[in-house]
Amino acid sequence: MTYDPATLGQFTITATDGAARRGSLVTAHGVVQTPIFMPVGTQGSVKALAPDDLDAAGAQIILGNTYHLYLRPGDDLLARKGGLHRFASWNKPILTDSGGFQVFSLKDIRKLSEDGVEFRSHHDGSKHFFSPEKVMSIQNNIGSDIMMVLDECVAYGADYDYTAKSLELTTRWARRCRQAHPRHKNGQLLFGINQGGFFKDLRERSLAQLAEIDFDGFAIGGLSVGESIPEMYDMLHHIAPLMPRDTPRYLMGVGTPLDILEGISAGVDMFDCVLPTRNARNGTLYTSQGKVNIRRAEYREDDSPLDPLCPCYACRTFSKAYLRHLYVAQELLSYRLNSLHNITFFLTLARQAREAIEQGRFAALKAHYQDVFAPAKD
Ligand code: PRF
Ligand code: ZN
Repeated sequence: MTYDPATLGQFTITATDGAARRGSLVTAHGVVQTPIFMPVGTQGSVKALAPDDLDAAGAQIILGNTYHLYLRPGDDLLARKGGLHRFASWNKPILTDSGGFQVFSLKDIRKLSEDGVEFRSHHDGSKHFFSPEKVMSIQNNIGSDIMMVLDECVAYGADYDYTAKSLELTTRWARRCRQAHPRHKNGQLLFGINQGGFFKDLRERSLAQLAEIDFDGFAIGGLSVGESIPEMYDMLHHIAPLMPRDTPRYLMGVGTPLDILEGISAGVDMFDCVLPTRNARNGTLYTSQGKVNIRRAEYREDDSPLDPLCPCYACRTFSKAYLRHLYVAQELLSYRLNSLHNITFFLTLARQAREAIEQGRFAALKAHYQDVFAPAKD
């Protein structure tokens, strides 16, 4: 890995359109063009796709999970193999989530304290402990380009007092992460995570505290946790414009094509979600005409491509009838072709957003997709 320490972490905004931003972020494994969607590779692989497929789809950066990689294959093994880039033969940027969110979704198998969080492995029930320092050390071993601080993602419906105490803990953990990982050590960037549930004053308090710490970027956590779409969009539009302007903004675990466009319109630069890959595996495919359930009988004899406007290998090569057959027969190729297509769709959407911002027509692009994915057309 060779990178220029002088430009590492630099975020440059080259165009704006309303609150939407067109930018680029320098990491140790290359420059990421924003806005960007990051395919999720929880265990060091984007399910059903090889690095060649991801390259073909236009992936610039993928996401890995500290929690999963720590449990298996183990971050000590990853360190011995030269880090995740080398182990997985992926030489472009990687962002790792801190494990906080994954541990907190385990619910009854965790114990929270000032020092960190105790949890049980979902594999064998063994006990483990994540402190802010520990998740920095694990992410150092993984060798990701962008690391996330340990945070508590507050459950939907948490009351004001719990949420207030929780965000203060998240801030103290964020400070400890920064102390454990001095700026740009190993060429690794570090992002803080905004929490505060669905209370605007708490979101602002969290942001004010985090902005005092020297992070390379800031994420919005704790959204898309069970709230309604209007609640999510309301908080998104409240908090995103208040985030530091000169560093990247990342909306964690979001979302649908329309959620991503909404995020971009609020000034968010980075997104990740399991939706395109998970939906691909259950036959829900995103196209320029809307969503397609490839299992439906109406496609049995359909010789047309899934999406004539899509440049992916599946759309260039096969008919809907064949993709339906592979799905119904539970053929393994179905997972690969469907995943390749959906990831291509999400990355194309991000590219179209970048071009639209440059040309001052982002609102029109968003309106177009609102029509394509209108609920009635599902
Ligand atoms: N925190 C972390 N990762 C996350 C979230 C969070 O709040 C979310 C919430 N949508 C997804 N992934 N660390
Ligand atoms: Zn396609």
